[in-house]
Amino acid sequence: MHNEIESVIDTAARIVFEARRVFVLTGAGISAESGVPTFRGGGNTTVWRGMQFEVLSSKQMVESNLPLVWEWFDYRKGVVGECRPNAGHVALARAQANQRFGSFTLVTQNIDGLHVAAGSDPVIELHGNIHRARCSRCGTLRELSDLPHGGRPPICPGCGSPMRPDVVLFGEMLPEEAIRTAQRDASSCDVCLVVGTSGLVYPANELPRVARSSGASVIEVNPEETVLTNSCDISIRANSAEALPRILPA
Ligand code: BJW
Repeated sequence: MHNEIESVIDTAARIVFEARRVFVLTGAGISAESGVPTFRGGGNTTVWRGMQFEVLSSKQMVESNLPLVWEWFDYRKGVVGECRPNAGHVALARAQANQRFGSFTLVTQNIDGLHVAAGSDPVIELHGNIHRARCSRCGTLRELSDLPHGGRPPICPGCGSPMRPDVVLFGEMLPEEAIRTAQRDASSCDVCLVVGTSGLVYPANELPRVARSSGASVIEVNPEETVLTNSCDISIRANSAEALPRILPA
């Protein structure tokens, strides 16, 4: 079993080494080893105060109970604030900075900001960022750290309306440019790495199939089988902090 994983990692490393255009999609699993709970398959954010996260993190909840949504995200921000990037985030940041690739697109579903903290630039954040607020009326964006502390909901400095967390909740559209760029780069890559995602959430879960149908090799890094596994060429059954430093050039 051990030797089998070693040989799969070697094969993946060879494919990545020969690639010109790399596309990476990450999910909650890449931050698991930093201490950020995943949504599904363990972790402890699935239920909070007796409510499922799908109910809390929804368009309906932000419309019906914004103060509760802020409490939920302030709690989560407290957890994320204690976490630092792990070896998986760092390996991706180094590979992106490596000039050997013609392009290296990093797309994340995570809102924790750990890719940016690891030095990745640019990062396409499909589901927003927990450290930012957005005006519900005029769309003004602000880092939470730049707003007067504690006021909930924060008040928009532009128009005086209540602000909400700048995250994409169930039933909401993804930022248009982010998903458009992600789809474009997925359709023109040679290698697509799918790291730490259950692949259950649309439309991010379509990106690996877009890559594969355009001829890319798709490599999954996940300790568990997922709904995407059958559409991947290679599946590395390992934690990302262990596997990524071994398949990506520094
Ligand atoms: C490790 C590891 C280690 C562990 N190393 N790996 C019915 C059918 C199809 C679609 C829909 C439907 N009903 C509704 C929809 C659409 C809906 C959707 O997809 N729902 C499905 C769940 C059914 N999607 C939307 O609503 C999206 N918008 C949209 O579709 O707009 C169009 C539209 C709008 C209006 C009307 C009609 C159409 C928006 C989705 C936004 C999702 N947002 C969330 C919450 C963000 C805020 C918050 O944090 O609270 O984003 S949901 C949550 O799931 C979060 C994540 O980004 C996302 C994905 O989860 P992820 O990253 O895959 O994490 P997990 O926990 O699921 O998996 C972790 C994995 O890591 C596991 O596989 C582990 O094995 C692995 N792992 N340790 C590597 N060490």
